[in-house]
Amino acid sequence: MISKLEMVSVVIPTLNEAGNIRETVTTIHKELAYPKEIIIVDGNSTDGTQEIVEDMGFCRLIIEPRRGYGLALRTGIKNAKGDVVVMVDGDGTYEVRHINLLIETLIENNAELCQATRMYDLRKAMGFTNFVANKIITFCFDFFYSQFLSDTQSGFRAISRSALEEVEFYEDDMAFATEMLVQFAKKDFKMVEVPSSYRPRKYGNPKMRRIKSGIEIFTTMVKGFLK
Ligand SMILES: Nc1nc2c(ncn2[C@@H]2O[C@H](COP(=O)(O)OP(=O)(O)O)[C@@H](O)[C@H]2O)c(=O)[nH]1
Ligand SMILES: [Mg+2]
Repeated sequence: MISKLEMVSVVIPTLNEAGNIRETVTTIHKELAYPKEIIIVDGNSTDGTQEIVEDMGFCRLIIEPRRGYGLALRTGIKNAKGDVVVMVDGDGTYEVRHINLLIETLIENNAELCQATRMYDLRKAMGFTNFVANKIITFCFDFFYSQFLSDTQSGFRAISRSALEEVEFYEDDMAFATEMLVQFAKKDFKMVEVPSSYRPRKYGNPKMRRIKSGIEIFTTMVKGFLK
């Protein structure tokens, strides 16, 4: 639950997002209706991402040379000072203009996490294989952890800082998103969703390796259930 909201920390992991990061960050900078800090956690990009971030001038740039989406977010979250932490990708795929809606919904519902669900967007920019895999993972997660979420792989979330302080994360890569939901479900933290949209990347390629990530996500769900 959010008892005070003095600042929102936005944490964005980037690995070679030179073509996408400026638009993502400037939109957040313009739209976000709360005092804010924008933290970019860059994995030593070689395409000029860091220079673009420095040029914009209003972001905190953290270099995390170790590989992994989860590691980058964990490093960013550890450095975040806000009462609400928003995590979102730097690849321009999420509708970052919905950032205030996520935060308002989080507060109105007295929830610990509010995430953007892409499952009501019929354009299905995530592709058929990812869509089906997401459905299977989400069904298993909801079943085993008694939840009603529709998009467990959403990377656009507003989270209360107090909740983050009560859990410890270990996943280094894409399974981090699932690990967060598992840990929160086990703590009985309230989690809600808002419909949002998703679009294909304009530039660059996804770093996710599907089979490796799928195995890690399932292992994370099972481990959480057995522990
Ligand atoms: N710092 C850092 N960022 C990463 C790493 N891997 C992915 N990212 C970023 O995390 C976000 C999600 O990655 P992406 O490849 O789009 O995964 P997908 O959306 O699941 O296909 C993007 O902003 C990436 O630039 C990494 O190893 N280090
Ligand atoms: Mg992406």
